[in-house]
Amino acid sequence: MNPCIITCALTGAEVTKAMNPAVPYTAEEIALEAKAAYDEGASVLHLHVRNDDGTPTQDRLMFQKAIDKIRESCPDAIIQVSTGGAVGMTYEERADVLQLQPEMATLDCGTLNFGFHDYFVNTEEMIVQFANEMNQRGIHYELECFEKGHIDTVLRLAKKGIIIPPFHFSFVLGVQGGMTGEARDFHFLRESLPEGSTYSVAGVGRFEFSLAKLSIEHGGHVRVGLEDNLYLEKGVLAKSNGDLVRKARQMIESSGRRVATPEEARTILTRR
Ligand code: KMH
Ligand code: ZN
Repeated sequence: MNPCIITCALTGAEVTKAMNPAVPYTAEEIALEAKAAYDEGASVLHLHVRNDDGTPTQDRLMFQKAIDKIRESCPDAIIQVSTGGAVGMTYEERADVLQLQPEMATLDCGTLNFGFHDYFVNTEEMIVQFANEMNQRGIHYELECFEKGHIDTVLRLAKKGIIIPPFHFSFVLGVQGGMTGEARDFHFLRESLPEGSTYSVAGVGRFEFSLAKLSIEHGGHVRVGLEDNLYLEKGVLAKSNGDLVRKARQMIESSGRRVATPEEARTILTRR
């Protein structure tokens, strides 16, 4: 079977040190977590950045600082910056980081409720703007889909030549307000993808490892990390992103697949 890419979502925008002290905020903390994840087999690092007090920011200079630090110990990792940022941010704030010419960035493919009182806005107009900007800059996108309608949006925009191959999807499942991460959800999404696509799963909370298992079994890729899930197992907080990546790696290896190196991940993700 094909090698399995592990993406690690190091910090996100919503989780805090109060929930798990391992959640990194500063560039130095993020870089240490990146190294722990990389050493355990993560080849893609999904990156958000924070102000020192932990509040989320999309400030390009804060991204640059974190990227420079990460590069010191993870020279060949694929750094995938978030253009999702945090709920409430404008298109302009979220897109600022693209000026750094990252190798890869997320492209969020639809709007949804996000928790009890928030909503994560991605109008079709914004999706088109993000896609155009990334196409012009030659930035690879990860197509983040929180439910089936988001895949349909990608397919419609692909027909118009706005979203272009290679299509690498990420099913982000288990967000309160989005699609759940049951096996039937996974199969429905996987079967809805166009020929030649690759996909990864990001299960939020209790869905992290059950979805990872399904994806590993079906030739997909996996995302784990403190952004999505704070626990190594029920009631046991992860001590670092490295703990979560190690668990994913062990699952991959015991399935008979192996973990993709950064070079292999690049080949898989950029193949048209
Ligand atoms: N923080 C979420 C509102 C992404 O990284 O592109 C959006 C998010 C998606 O995390
Ligand atoms: Zn994210």
